[in-house]
Amino acid sequence: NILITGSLGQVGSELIDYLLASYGGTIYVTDVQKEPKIRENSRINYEFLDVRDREAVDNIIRNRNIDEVYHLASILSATGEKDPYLAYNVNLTGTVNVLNACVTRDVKKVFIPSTIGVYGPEVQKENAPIRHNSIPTTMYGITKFTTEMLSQYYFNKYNLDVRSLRYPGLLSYKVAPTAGTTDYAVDMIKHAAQGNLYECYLKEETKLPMLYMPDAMKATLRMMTSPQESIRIRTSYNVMAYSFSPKELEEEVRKLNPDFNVKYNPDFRQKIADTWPYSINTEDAVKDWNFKPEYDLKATVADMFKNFKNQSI
Ligand code: VAH
Repeated sequence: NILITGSLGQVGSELIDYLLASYGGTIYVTDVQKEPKIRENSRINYEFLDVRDREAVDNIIRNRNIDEVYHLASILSATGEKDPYLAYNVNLTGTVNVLNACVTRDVKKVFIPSTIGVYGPEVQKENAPIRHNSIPTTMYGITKFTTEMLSQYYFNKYNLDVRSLRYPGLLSYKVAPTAGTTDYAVDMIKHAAQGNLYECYLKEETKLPMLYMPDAMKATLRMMTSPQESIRIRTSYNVMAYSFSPKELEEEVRKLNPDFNVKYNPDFRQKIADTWPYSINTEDAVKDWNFKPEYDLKATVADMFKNFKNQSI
């Protein structure tokens, strides 16, 4: 059986469908809401799980015979700067609880996403290499940087098959991201599809790496189903499809809504974005498990715009 933590977030809500389609067993989806709306499916079971609770994590993995874990529960960059202590506890204590329980209960495979937030301000901005010495300066980055080291540690010490992708900003229209720094991109496309004005909290020239959700999900499953020996990197693989600034995105969406306008009003998230690279080197993912995103920026924006427009009808 599969366990997903943080399953109600932007990634979890979409991953459930991809796993249902590719996997025959039961999926235990967990999060910290008491009674969320989860669609009916005999192979999906929802349970409350706060990953900071070591005993609860161990119990669910043992009692539900879990053999694969997708550990998505995490506090993202913007929320992490508002409440660094919470980010530390969820992202690090929570992750160690999951890793320990996986070793004790003989879990076969674990996925723990990482992020471009693991880079710090000293990084080479274009095509940032997978191995780097640029220490992150946000609490989110610090916890994820440490998580990458913990993943590698549990693999080396306990032979636990932990795998990871460094997600860039993920673009999607199903569940809105609300806690990160790259979220403006989703919001801008949504506003363009449903109105004529958007107020952007990043400066117009702030370039960041991005990826469309279907490509992120396919990459995740492709890496997770690759043979053990092809996964040479146990910290985390870089993945991204394209890189753009808010201004470049604005120009792309204006092709679909010529009346659309953006007002730039940077807030505290600008400081976070300034520490991240513009683009990251993905050649290891290509070489080791054939990473191949299909959507370019134009196709992504067209698909999201259409779906956001339908949502407003
Ligand atoms: C954030 N979307 O903005 C996340 C991410 C690319 C960074 O991990 O916090």
